[in-house]
Amino acid sequence: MAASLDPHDLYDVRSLLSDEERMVQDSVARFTDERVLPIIGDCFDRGVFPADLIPEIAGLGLLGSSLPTEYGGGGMNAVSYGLICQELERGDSGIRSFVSVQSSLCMYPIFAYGSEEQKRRFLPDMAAGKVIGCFGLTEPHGGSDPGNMKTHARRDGGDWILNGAKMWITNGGLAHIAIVWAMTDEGIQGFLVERGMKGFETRDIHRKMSLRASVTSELFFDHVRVPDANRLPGVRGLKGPLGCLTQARYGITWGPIGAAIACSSQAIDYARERIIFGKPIAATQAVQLKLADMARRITLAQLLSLQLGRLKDAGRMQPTQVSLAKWNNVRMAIDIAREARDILGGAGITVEYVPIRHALNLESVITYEGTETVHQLVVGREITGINAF
Ligand code: TGC
Ligand code: FAD
Repeated sequence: MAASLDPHDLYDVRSLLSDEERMVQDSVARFTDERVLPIIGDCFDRGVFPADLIPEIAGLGLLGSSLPTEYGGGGMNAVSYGLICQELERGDSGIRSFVSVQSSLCMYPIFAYGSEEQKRRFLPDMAAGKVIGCFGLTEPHGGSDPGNMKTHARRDGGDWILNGAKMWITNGGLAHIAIVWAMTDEGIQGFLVERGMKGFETRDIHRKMSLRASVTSELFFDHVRVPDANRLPGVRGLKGPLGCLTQARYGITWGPIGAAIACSSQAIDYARERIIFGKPIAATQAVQLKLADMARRITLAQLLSLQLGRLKDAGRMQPTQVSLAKWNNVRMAIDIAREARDILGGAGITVEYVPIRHALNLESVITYEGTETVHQLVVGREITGINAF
């Protein structure tokens, strides 16, 4: 009989990785197993982000992992970044969110659009986890259409005066700096707003039922005076923030694979042991069908993200391809988390088991970084040539 297959890697996708990529995956997997999984159910329950893990996350080189080493980055390729996201989200979407925001939404724009002085001033400390960033694009009146931005900045001598508000901002309450996108007379521009600047306040959002082990905040700007040296000089227009989103969304195509593996793994173990009507529920056709379908969908998502990563590393990845994978992979994971929750019966509603936590977290993941509908419409626009937004 042939050797049995890995139930979470039926197509041996791991054999398509380089030694270095496998090493990155293994070291982050160890961190998740040893440091995240023992505490995360409790953090979720209490609604607390485990900030004491930040130095270890930084020590593993997970902040700015794809940026060049001269700025403190890890110099890793896109597939490695994807594997980092996958293994972190196997622990919790909130931990992956923390890393996505710091790496793709804060360090990336400083690297891609910042001045040399900004890069030297901020990036090494951000890679070390000493300076935490947040990314302010969404506003209270509607996030899907960020071009309709009310936050604005006007020139005042050598400075800018910033007014407005941002909503649903990951890491907001933790952040030392906020990358804030604002409308100006010269189009949308990005500003590095530092905590302590007069008129800049943050307020954490509570009573969340999702991403409870993550900080989500509102940002307020009341005549904040920002020096021109804190403006990102390298980009103007909506393509600035959307270019950052492409980086983060790419990582998010991988993350939910980890969440799905965590849920299906627990569902398989539970179904083999749970005896109902005199036999394990895994021995029923209905439950096997569900488990087989999970394996099928995880396998497809793994192949999709790996090919996307190879395209990104070859400099050929297109935003529409990212939209298709974000839509497919988050939908795959949320369906699997809900199905796994069902297989666990009543036990599935407690945080003693992982599916309910992942299912609730994925309610945010399917909404942020572009809702599922937004990504479907991006793909629709690509294949019809008609903008339906
Ligand atoms: P549109 O006319 O399509 O584009 C305007 C300009 O931007 C360029 N562009 C992109 N560039 C890079 N990457 C992309 N994905 C891009 N999409 C568009 C485009 O070429 C154009 O450039 P130019 O030079 O011609 O000016 O813009 P639109 O107004 O029609 O909007 C399109 C739409 C709806 C897809 C866009 O607004 C959108 O993606 N909306 C969703 C907003 C969103 O995703 N917000 C996320 C906020 S951040 C967040 O959620 C973080 S959660 C983090 C965590 O905790 O992990
Ligand atoms: P809306 O834009 O009001 O959408 C409401 C509904 O309308 C959705 O179902 C949407 O799909 C649908 N819809 C919109 N337009 C159309 C259309 N043309 N056709 C059909 N349906 C449509 N933002 C940041 O800037 N930075 C962050 O760090 C950040 N972190 C977040 C963390 C969490 C936990 C959450 C929940 C959100 C976060 N966001 C962040 C905000 C997130 O990006 C937005 O919630 C998201 O873009 C959707 O915006 P909205 O909530 O205003 O919904």
